[in-house]
Amino acid sequence: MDLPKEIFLKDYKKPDYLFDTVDLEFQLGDEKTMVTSKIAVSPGNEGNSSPLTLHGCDLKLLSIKINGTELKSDKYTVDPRHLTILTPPAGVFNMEIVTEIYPQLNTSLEGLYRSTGNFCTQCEAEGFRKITYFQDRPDVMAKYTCRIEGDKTLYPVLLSNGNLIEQGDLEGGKHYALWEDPFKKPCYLFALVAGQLECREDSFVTCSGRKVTLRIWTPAQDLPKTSHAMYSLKEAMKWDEEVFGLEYDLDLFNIVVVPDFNMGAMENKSLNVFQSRLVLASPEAATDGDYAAILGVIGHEYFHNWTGNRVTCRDWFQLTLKEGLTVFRDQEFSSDLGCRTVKRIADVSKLRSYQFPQDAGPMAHPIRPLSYIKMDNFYTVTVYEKGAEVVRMYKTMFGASGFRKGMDLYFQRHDGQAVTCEDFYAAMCDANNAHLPNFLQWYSQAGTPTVKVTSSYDEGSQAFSLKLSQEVPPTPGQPMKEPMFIPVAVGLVDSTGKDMPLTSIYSDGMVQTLSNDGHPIFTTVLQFKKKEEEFIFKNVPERPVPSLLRGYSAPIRLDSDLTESDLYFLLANDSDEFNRWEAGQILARKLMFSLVADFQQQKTLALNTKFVDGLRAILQSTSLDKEFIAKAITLPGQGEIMDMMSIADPDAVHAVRTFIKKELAFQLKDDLLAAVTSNRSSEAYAFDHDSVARRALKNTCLAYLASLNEPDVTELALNEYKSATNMTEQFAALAALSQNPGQVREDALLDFYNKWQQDYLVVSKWFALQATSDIPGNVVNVQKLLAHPAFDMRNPNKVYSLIGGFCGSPVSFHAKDGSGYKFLGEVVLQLDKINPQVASRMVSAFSRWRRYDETRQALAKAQLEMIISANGLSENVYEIALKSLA
Ligand code: 0A1
Ligand code: ZN
Repeated sequence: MDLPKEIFLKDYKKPDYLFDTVDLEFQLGDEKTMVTSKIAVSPGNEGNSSPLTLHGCDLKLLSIKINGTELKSDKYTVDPRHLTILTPPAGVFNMEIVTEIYPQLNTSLEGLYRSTGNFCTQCEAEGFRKITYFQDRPDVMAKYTCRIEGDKTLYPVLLSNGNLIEQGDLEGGKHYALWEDPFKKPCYLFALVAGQLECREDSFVTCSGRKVTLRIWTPAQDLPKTSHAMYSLKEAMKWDEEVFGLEYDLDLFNIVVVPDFNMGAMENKSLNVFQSRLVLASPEAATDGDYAAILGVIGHEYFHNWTGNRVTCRDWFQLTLKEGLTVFRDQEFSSDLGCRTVKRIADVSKLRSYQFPQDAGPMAHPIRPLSYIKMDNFYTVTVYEKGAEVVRMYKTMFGASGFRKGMDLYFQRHDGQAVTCEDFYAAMCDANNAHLPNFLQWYSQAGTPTVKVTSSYDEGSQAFSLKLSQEVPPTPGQPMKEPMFIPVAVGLVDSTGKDMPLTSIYSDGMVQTLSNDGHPIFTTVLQFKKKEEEFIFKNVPERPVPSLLRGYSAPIRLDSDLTESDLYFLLANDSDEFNRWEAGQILARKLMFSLVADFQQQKTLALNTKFVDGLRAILQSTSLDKEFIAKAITLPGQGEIMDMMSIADPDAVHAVRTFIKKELAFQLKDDLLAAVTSNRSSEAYAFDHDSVARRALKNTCLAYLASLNEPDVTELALNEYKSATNMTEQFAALAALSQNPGQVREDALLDFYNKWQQDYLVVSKWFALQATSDIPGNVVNVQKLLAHPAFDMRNPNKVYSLIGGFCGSPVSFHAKDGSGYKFLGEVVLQLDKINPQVASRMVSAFSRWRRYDETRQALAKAQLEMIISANGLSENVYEIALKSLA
């Protein structure tokens, strides 16, 4: 392969040419598809006469015309990645390019490809160049039409962006459709779908009274499973109007479901494409988790219509501009429709389990990366989830109404433009007459900051002081860091467990009076923006317990001097529910670390009674939300703990977590049993918060009980499995049963497969459950499953379930004999030939190899070296392997 080229943000230059209109014509065929692209070109800057370079990949060029005249071959050059028109005419001109492509051979699922016979496109980030030669970059925005021609029987449905303006029959059993999108867009938002699909149709009347037709397209047999997705879409449309005043801007909105898709879904203008898992649901076959994911992702893609499509990114480095903001919006949407605290806990757990490790490893990058080899590799938890936390900090600083003002100004200034993260920052600050010193560092510095807090109380002066210091760790290419602006939300809890009113605070040589229009306030946001700062609360009548970083107000690691008894006190009393959960997690982490040390020194493990009592109190609470209880009694994940160790020890962490689980189950058995029996379903399945919360609590308790591996609990889990009337409970019972190796496990897994073998989404869950299992020797099982007739390496969802699931399970993947690493190494090379994007996501599992002991390091490194030296490796996998080895 050519030496892959690294692209840098600092090298950004405006495009030399603008494309005003793009008229595309597709002649779809089984063997080949012909694409004609007619573009109205104008110079990007006055007097421009530079060559016009277009991107292209895997294309067969048939012809080029400029202003109607065929271009002679000495007037252009073609290489495997570009087509360059050497001397384009001055001023405005028309260009027509005809290419031939072979979608049926395209297994990369990027560009135009086939999924179960239907045609489908995926153009973000740089897939449009696999359809035709183009300036494939987001700051080239044009108005598009798209004419699709194809066999009427094979492809009865022909869809593209915008409005259908013409359709009709043609000779030879063919038909055509002509679509026009009135909004300017970058080519990554272009979409085409053609094939045998049926739709569920509904409508939504917007706030200005326009009726929008909504259609969800799937193969006919799946139509009944689209009702929750349709509900989610209508809720999202309503929410965006109510919360942000954002109305949908066309009369038609289409969603298409495809089984083969690299990512979750894609926000193409008015023609969103989704992988099946994120649309199709029925109570029998989908879990509460699936229902929640559908709500969130349908919302996410819909919200992109404004944050991403109407206002887009100037270049791919700005990806977080649309993704961080849109994740933040979907998080808020799900919070408003469900339970805010529980959603916040789930989002923060995800950040800690996946983003923190990335930010501390060789792939660490700022939310706005400084360079990339393959942009596909930067659709990361950092750009998405940490990016959403950065957006959340604006809301924390400016409040809901200030945030809304900032959003309004952002759209007022930038509708129809391709812009940068600075533009968003400027809109937020200008709308609020504010300046946030050092805030922009969040866009350019990688690494999770650690904030140390020490507190002291002076009875004489009734002053309570918090001294804060921050440390941003070095990351690849960034050895030195600057201080960042960190909003720290704080409340002070008195000895009775109540929040103290906060009256005034002293910092930076100034006293600030705290009140909210004459009302007392109980939480204040400290603006911590230097390496070290002290904040002194005045008029504090007794020593309080500070509740720090309420609601997780910044994406940092907090290292406070709170004592264990302070934490137990907060667990029982904090008015900020997030921090109640957090106090429990900090206690659990401390406990796990001390037991890991005991395990490593071969000491007997023992659980302290205070911890058991703390969890018992939570479990017995009748006032707390049941889903909150489920979260509060769940231990931090193994990955989260390993990430915090100087040398990650998967065996010790696994042994300790298993020990605590079992011990808790043993000591809390009666309460757990009571929670299972009193939270059984009595009514038909409903996806409302109370029902979800009840099932969450029941399932969490069942999992604890099953860890005991005693006959009575096995019997209980079997009964729950057999009597379940929905997938949430059926699958949780299966998971409970499959914790312990043996015949019961084998029988249950086989029974489940036999029941569900016709439903590929359920079969994917079945793969994932086995892949993530901790049972001894699981590498061999997973290897066998690769050969299972239901497994298909070309389907990303199955790969993510089986191989991705396996890599996420510390015990088997990190098996000390290296068998897990060897398995992944082989699979990555196989996958890379089929689908580089998917292969590169899998190879990322190796990236943290330096975190382990020497034996594991050597074994993992050997696999990375084997991969990087393989012939014909994709740039995607190359970049991850290279950076991991650096
Ligand atoms: N923009 C989509 C996700 C997406 C990104 C890249 C893709 O191909 C490389 C596909 C989809 C979203 O945020 O939902
Ligand atoms: Zn997105």
